[in-house]
Amino acid sequence: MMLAGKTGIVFGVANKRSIAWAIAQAWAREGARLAFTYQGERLKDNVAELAGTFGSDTPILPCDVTRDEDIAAVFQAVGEKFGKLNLLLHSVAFAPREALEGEFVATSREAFRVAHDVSAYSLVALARAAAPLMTDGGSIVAMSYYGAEKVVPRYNVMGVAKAALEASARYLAYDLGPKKIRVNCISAGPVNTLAARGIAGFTEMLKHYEAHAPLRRNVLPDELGATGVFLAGDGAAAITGQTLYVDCGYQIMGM
Ligand code: 0WE
Repeated sequence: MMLAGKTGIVFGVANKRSIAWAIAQAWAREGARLAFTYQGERLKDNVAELAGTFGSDTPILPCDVTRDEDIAAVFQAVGEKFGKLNLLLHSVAFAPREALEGEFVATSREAFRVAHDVSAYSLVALARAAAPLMTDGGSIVAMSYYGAEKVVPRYNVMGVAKAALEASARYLAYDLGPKKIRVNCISAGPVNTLAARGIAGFTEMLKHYEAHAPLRRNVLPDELGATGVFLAGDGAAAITGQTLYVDCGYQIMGM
């Protein structure tokens, strides 16, 4: 039980295939007590059904991460329920669909703004709200993707937003380090989730990773869970500001 006595909050569960759900299950298995947020009424029942498996007193709170009032209400409620917080998972991203098709050069000002607000600024806002509750130190984990560092065709503005997310994690790590709060990113290989569904060529991308990654396969959700446990726990006590690639080695390749 590597996370016994710890409390956490998970942003970004949409359904059972969500990366956030894989990491939440792994955290809970290691003894963490968790709260969950959901984005919009559409996802409320899904999240309630999944989170409910950890007991009927599991906090399940609405949160649109672009709304400061939502964020304030979430941390108010979690503070009242848990008293303190040790863990936070940020597994939230959105860019308007049309921005993930065609050329990056066509990205509208509004699509750029929305992608950065939802996918990058939200980490700053959540970290700021969480920090006062992380009174005996904490671990903040955010999900990223290789498109932050190299061009992945059609990932477009999401790649720019993930670069901002990773840089934000470094600056947050610097600011929050004196409070023993660590901030890291997991850069996952492609996973077949709701966010990936309907992305043209996603199946081909999975095949490409399988063919070219050193381990010749794709990452499994449980393996992201295990990395989430590592980053949350004492094994990573001296790791902060990092982006950890959990991609079967794909990122090391030059060709
Ligand atoms: O970060 C992501 C996807 C995040 C995402 C997905 C959607 C789909 C629906 C953000 N915004 C939206 N907006 C929608 O309207 N990934 C790492 C998965 C992903 O998405 C891609 C990829 C990969 C990999 C898009 C283009 C190319 C590759």
